[in-house]
Amino acid sequence: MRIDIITVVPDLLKSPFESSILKNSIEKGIVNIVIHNLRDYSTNKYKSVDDYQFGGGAGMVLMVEPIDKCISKLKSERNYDEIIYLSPDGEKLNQSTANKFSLLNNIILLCGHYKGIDQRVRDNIITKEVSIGDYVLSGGELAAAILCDSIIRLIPGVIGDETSALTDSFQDNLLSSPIYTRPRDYKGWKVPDVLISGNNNEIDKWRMEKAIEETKKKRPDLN
Ligand code: 6GU
Repeated sequence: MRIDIITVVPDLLKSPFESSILKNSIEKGIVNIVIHNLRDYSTNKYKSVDDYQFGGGAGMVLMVEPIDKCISKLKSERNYDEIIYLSPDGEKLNQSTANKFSLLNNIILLCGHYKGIDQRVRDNIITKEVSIGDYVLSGGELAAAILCDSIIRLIPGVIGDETSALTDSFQDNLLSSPIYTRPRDYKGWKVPDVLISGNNNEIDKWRMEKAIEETKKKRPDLN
């Protein structure tokens, strides 16, 4: 999978891809992340990419031309399945969307900044708008990193234990059951006996019951 990310703050997108699972997915050649600095597509000598709003109002707006130039160049090189604008008024990201995106080959992520982007980009270039929740971030970069993480970990070969991503919370609209590791007894805080019983049927049954119980208790909206 190839993910092109367009931003005015490329530095913000460095570290998420330099550690752990995302780093490994790139090193294994499963994912190719290409970050583009929108300023490189500026059409004026000041390298600016934003301007004041028509009609007045606070905040600068990313201009249509640099964005169009950058995306047109990318589209001339390969086909893209989706061109996604990260925005708090987009469709809220959930596990089902992440699953669908993880099946795509090439996507572009456009990060907004300042007040936002010229509406004509959204009307004519963008194919999907995604939000990561009902709160406002300073820009789309951190949201883009979160979207990438949620997608990439689902691609086969990225996570060592293939079943691991499939047993995550939310994969069947259930939260995970509680998990434990050594020691069995810490200060009298004990690991449930069933997990040490060696009886896999009982363990599976217990985990399912706990997952249902946790979901009802913490996220009754999920079912
Ligand atoms: Cl995708 N962008 C920004 N700027 N704020 C957000 C968001 C995205 N999702 C939630 N808040």
